[in-house]
Amino acid sequence: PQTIYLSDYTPPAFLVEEVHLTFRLNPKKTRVISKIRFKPNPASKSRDFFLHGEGLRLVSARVDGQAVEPELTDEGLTCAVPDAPFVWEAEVEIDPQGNTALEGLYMSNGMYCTQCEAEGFRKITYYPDRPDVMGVFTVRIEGDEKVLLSNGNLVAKGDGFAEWHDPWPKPAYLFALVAGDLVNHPDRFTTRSGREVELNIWVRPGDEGKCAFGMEALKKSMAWDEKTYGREYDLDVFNVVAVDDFNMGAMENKGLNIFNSSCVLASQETSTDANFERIEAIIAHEYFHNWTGNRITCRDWFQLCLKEGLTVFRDSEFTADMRSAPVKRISDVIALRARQFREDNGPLAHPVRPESFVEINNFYTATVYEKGAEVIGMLKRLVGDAAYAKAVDLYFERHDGQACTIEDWLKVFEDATGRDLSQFKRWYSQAGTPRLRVTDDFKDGTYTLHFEQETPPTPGQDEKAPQVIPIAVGLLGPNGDEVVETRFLEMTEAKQSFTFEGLGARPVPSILRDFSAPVILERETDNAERAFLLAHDTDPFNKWEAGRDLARDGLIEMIVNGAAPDDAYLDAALTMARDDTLDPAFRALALGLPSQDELAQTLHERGHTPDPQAIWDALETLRHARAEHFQDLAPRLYAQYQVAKPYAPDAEQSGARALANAALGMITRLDGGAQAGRQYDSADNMTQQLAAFSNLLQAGQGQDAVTRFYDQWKEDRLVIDKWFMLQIVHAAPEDAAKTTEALTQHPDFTIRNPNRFRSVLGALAMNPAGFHHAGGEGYRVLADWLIALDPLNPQTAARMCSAFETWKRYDRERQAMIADQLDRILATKDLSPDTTEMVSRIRN
Ligand code: HT7
Ligand code: ZN
Repeated sequence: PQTIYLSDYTPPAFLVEEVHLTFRLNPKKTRVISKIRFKPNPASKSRDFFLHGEGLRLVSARVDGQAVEPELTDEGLTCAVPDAPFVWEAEVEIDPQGNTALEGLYMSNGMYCTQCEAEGFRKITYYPDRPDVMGVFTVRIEGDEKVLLSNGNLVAKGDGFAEWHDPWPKPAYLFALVAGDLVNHPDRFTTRSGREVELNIWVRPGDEGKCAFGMEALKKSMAWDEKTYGREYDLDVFNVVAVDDFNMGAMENKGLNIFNSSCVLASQETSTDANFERIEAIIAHEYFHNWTGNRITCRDWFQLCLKEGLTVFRDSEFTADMRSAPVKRISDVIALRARQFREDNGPLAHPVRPESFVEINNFYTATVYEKGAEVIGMLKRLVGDAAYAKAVDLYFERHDGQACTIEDWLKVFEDATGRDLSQFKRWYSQAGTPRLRVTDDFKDGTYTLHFEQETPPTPGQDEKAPQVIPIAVGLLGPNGDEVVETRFLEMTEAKQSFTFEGLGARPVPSILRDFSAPVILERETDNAERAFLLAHDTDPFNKWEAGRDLARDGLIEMIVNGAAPDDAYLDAALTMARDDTLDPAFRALALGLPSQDELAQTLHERGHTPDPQAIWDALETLRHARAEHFQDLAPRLYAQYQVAKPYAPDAEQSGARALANAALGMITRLDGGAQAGRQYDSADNMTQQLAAFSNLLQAGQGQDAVTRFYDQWKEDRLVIDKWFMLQIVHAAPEDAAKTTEALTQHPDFTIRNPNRFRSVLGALAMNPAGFHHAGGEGYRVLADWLIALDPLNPQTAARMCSAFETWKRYDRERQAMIADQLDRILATKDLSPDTTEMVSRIRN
């Protein structure tokens, strides 16, 4: 496999003006007839005509009507063409049914669908499949299916055909086609300028009842983007399609978003509150791409964060507005640390804008997406809300219809604000999570904070230069009152101090409020100060963080020194949980304990070798001690936060259920599952049923529920995914690998559906004590299945290799066992470039 470098970018030799495609659908032999008007690109010196194409059978080709015989390779074709505008025509044959990789045109449950990002269009026809080539597409679909969809507006429809025209020039990765016997959930939206837009969610018959929530989310997203960013929808129709077999969450194809059915279908009975929130966010994310990604796209795939970081940032703002901003921020930071900090700290670390890749699909990462969004958040903090709005307006005005770079993005901020962002740009080029060490002193009413920043080496980057870090700080007086409100300190040096004058007493600092930068804060502090911040901090994020730090350090003491559960934590948690002035959702989050993986990472950073079993034991012991400490409060909270109103997946009800279910977790530890059993029997929604099911599994009382749950839901594939996953996630460490293996033999397991595969093999990696259980069975089971999946679906196989990315944290025996499995994967005959790249990076 060949490595591609950002520094090698050259503009395309030819540009596309117009594209006409005709699809004659057939499961095994679909014909794709293309007619493309090309013109030489004045910005390129080259006149070499190259079209990407993979796995295509070329039937015929013509240039300006004359038959030609292009030179074919595994990657595409070259052909002699005029140094002037010309028309390329080709007919190719493809096999959608044989396409198990789910890239290009494939079939899912008898329906045709496409996935072209990043480089899937080349599996449909010969084309310059790169995002800086944008064309206006007209698509004719011929087939017997009831519903024939493509991008843009419907221009003609008849017996056995439909024709679509998309007036907005777009790169090929945004092309989409869907054909099937689908049913729709229709609605309408009137844009602020009065355009009437037809909205449809298309699903398999039987799923119609699960579309209403997604539709409401779509309309809210459309209204929000108008109000917040001044962005209006630009076609007469917006179609969303639910597909069962899909490699990721959803895809923002112009006017025809395609969704993994798990990310759009929802009902009270089958979806949890968390599912509803995620669906709302993903619908918004894909919709927001219409401007940040589609109207303004990426020049090349190195610029992926240009659309993804910005769109994740926009969908977080949306969720914060629709629900609770502090709860969203805390949840985002939990996810960032779990996924992105983990990535940044291991062999897969890469910059937000990577400089090289073998397979771009391997770079749809937490770093590009989530750290990419954090970088936008920092930029907004640094320039302020008004300047951010001005710069983004300028971005839309200046670059609409273009394929852009991070340089273009930063330049609009420089032009709108007069700031020099050259140092800020390091956030895009330097990998790794900066460590921010803090000390302080107080003298004669002046309080000084001293900061030192350092970013550890990452693969290919030994030295790091100082970054611009916006640090939000507030100061609390000894009685808990805020004596200095939130102030933004802008750190630009490796070492820098900031002073606060006129203070009557030494304050308690609240540093990095709202998690103002994606860094690791290192400060020596004590439990008393943390308990003080948990009680008094006005910043919800730092209030939560104080409790989290208390819990984490107590657990580390238990793991390393065999300490007993920390009373300071137990008392502070109890005080916080009984404070009815606090949002229940916040309290539920604050009762969450650090994950096994976060503890393993912290131990490793502090110079210890994590023992997965010891981590699991400590968490179990603490959970039990906490249940005893909450013996009186937990039943009270459980009763107080039962929701009496009809079910709604809104922030208020979800928060109440989350707190009641946190209490249920404590009750179960003392009653062995009696209350959970009652909740299971009476649940009228999936949040309650699943919480009860999880508790029963954890308490070792789940066997009956496993059977009942399956019998109740065996016809619902998305619920059965949950059934598979929970049995593995809650398996005792010594049972996890064998439970996984047993479930791979279940008649409902299939390697061909990525959701099902992830709900079984992905779940094993989500049970760290089980995955890393001594003996290495977990490693072997996962490796066996990745090897089996790779030839069918390399994209999903490669992504799931990241389960091994933390292997160097562990002891010699575990490292050796993992290395054996990685080597076994690498030695597999015909291993895909995707998996080869991932495993080689992890192994090195
Ligand atoms: N832009 C999309 C990313 C994507 C994808 C989606 C589904 C299947 C394969 C895919 N490859 C890349 C999704 C998004 O970020 O919105
Ligand atoms: Zn996206």
